[in-house]
Amino acid sequence: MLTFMTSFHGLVLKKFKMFTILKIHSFSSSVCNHRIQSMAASSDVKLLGSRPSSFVNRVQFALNLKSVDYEFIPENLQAKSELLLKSNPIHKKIPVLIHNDKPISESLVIVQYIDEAFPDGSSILPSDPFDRSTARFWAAYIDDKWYPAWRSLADAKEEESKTAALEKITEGLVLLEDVFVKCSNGKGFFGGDILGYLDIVLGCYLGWLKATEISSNLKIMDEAKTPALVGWAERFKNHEAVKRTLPEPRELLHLLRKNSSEPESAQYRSVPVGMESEDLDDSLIVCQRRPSGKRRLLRPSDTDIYSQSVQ
Ligand SMILES: N[C@@H](CCC(=O)N[C@@H](CS)C(=O)NCC(=O)O)C(=O)O
Repeated sequence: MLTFMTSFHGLVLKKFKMFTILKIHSFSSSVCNHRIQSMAASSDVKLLGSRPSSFVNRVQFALNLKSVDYEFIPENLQAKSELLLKSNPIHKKIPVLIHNDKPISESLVIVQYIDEAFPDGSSILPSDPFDRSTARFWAAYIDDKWYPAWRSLADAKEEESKTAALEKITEGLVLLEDVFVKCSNGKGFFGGDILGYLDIVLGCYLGWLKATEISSNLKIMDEAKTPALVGWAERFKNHEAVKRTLPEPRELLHLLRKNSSEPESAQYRSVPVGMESEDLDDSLIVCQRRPSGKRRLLRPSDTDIYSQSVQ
């Protein structure tokens, strides 16, 4: 599956069949100032991160939701800055939020901190204590159980272990589908009408999930098995607080390829029928398997997609 494993998080995305460990390196070379109207204009907020990191994206979604103005400081994980080592000496990982010179680490902790430190606007965690504890329980499930299952897919070499890993991932998604149905109460998000904590916790993985599906030619989030989650994912990706922050699958595929040990000539991929051409990396030659057994060649950079049978 994951033909690769995502290195977005501690990471390690492995590419195609044999993946090499990939350290996420900073996506942008310069420090970006996010000029979002601030509710806490007097406070000084910095985020140490890297654009492709799902954990960093979580924090960005929360800051966007709260309209907090912040400075994004790109971190190169292959040469960690003094500021990162000093700010997060225990884990030495991103994200780190520095608020008025005080560092806060661990994305789930940071998101909860943002919710409390910037109380204006709607809250990210549910206000009811039971609902809040439920959201925290499932957030821990997503990071401690579901995400490792996804990572194990990347490590799987044999078909049998890939199938077992995919089953675990699907089992987890089916469980989360049920959680979504109960928490959302017929509304669009885990948080109801408003995008909230569990939306951020699961939604941060969507870019890499799609990149994984493309790269590994597997359907992980399947409408037939988790229809409510598939609908939720579309709403999440198009939300104002998310759409300019969640990395596009094509950016992530590009990263994977750059860090792959595979030779350039291997830019040939078979993708599931139904995959959107916009989700595909421009430089890949891609084909889709047809029910007839023939494959359809797709060049995602062409607006005029053409078909041709190969082999
Ligand atoms: N549990 C942490 C995970 C953070 C994490 O794994 N960050 C990765 C980048 S996505 C990292 O900094 N890796 C550097 C390293 O492992 O040395 C969180 O939620 O913040």
